[in-house]
Amino acid sequence: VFANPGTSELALVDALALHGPRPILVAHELAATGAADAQARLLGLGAALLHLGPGLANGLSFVHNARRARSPLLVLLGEHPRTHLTLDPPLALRSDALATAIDAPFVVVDDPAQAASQLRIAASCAQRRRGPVIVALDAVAMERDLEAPSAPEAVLASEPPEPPAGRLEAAASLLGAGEAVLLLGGRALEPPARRLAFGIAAATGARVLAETFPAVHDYGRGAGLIERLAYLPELARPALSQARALVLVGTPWPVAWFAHPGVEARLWPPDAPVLRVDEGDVDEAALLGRLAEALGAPALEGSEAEPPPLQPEGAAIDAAALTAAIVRAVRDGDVVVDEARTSAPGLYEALATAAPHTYVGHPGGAIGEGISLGLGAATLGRRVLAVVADGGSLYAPQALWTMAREGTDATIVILANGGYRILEIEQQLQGLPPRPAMTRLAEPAWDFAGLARSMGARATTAGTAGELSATLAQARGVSVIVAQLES
Ligand SMILES: Cc1ncc(C[n+]2csc(CCOP(=O)(O)OP(=O)(O)O)c2C)c(N)n1
Ligand SMILES: [Mg+2]
Repeated sequence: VFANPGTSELALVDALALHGPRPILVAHELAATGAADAQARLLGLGAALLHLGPGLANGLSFVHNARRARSPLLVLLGEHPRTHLTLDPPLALRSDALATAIDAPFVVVDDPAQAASQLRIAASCAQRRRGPVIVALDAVAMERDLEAPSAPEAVLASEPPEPPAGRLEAAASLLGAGEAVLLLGGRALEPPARRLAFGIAAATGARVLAETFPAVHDYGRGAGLIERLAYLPELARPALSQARALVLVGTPWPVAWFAHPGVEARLWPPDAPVLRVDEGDVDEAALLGRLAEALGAPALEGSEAEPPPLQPEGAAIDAAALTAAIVRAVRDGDVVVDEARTSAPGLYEALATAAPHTYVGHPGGAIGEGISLGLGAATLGRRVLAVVADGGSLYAPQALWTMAREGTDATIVILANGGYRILEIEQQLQGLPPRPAMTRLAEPAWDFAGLARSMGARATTAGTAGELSATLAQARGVSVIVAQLES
């Protein structure tokens, strides 16, 4: 349980310290919610403990990311009892309204005898909904002693729902008619599911694409390459323009992230039907299997490619050099966190040629979660390679401190392009003049290495392709590598 507690959580901290799961201290709520999001993705459940409404407010944007990543996440708060709230004490804040704002169930636990069973039910609710559940524990009630702890109760388990048969048939018929796009997300991107998709593509001529920001899946050599749908609508629209139909498994329909006057936000051709096959907690991989069966399509291995070529040692660190070095730095069994943003646009595709690993991406769009995601993965005992853009790295760098005191094995590459490059690209696309004062993280420049060292991490700076590869190879413990890119 990643915790940033206050007075109203001290009894809970004590209970966790005594009975587990072990509480792990973080120095900002975003580090707690991001780390818990990673464990939710990797383990099937993650938990954070935050201080009342203000603590939840501080950590909320990564709870939003967890919702977009479909992460089963428990966010626990020690909350004032109703009687105390009527006095309007200083920290009173409508935590239930924050839960509503991100569409998360809000559970109130005010009887310690019921706490264990209610928490178990909240956990299975998070797992079945595949999303965050906010649990407010009455701080005064939690301070009471229990005569006897409540007996553990079995949690109601139910089978995952079946998709309506009509929808599977409709999907098979859209794919069978040819020239369809099969857009995959969630568990449909796991390697065995990919092989089913390759078989469907071979049988129907469908084009297989991956959602823009996958949340988590096993990856690397042997998984098979699937191109991602690009983030920029200008690039994504052409990829879908020839589609006669769109069949979606494990991902919502593809829309532009932002609206602009007079611009169609739906990225697919207006006359192409769109069908999402899965619903709720359906196992997307099993669903693809049934779709493949309906089409008589056997599973097929994907195509394999060579890793992108290493650049000359003295070369500047551009997208090609960065991608080549990162792909080679992946070790068997790593968790690779990708928040690289503009500096390595082809990284996802290139990672299909890396050593087998677990890929963790960034679906929610609230930036800066990469280091916290790395913390969550690293405290599971996994080696982590996190690639994070410099602007985003400043949102919750505190996660490095917890990584260091937990003795984790994590390499964090900070992509120092000196600013918010994506916003400069968007300014250009919108015909707006450059406003460097609002997009450059300069004057003074940030001392990323100094910041990392102040939290107990090792830190080095790499200015060439050769230095980047060498520092990646030497990294051990918590190592931050500041990759100096062209700005
Ligand atoms: C919580 C949050 N605040 C602000 C933004 C807007 N935003 C999107 S990208 C970005 C900056 C990205 O800079 P960096 O992380 O360095 O990546 P680069 O574009 O340079 O590759 C900002 C501020 C956001 N998406 N989420
Ligand atoms: Mg940047």
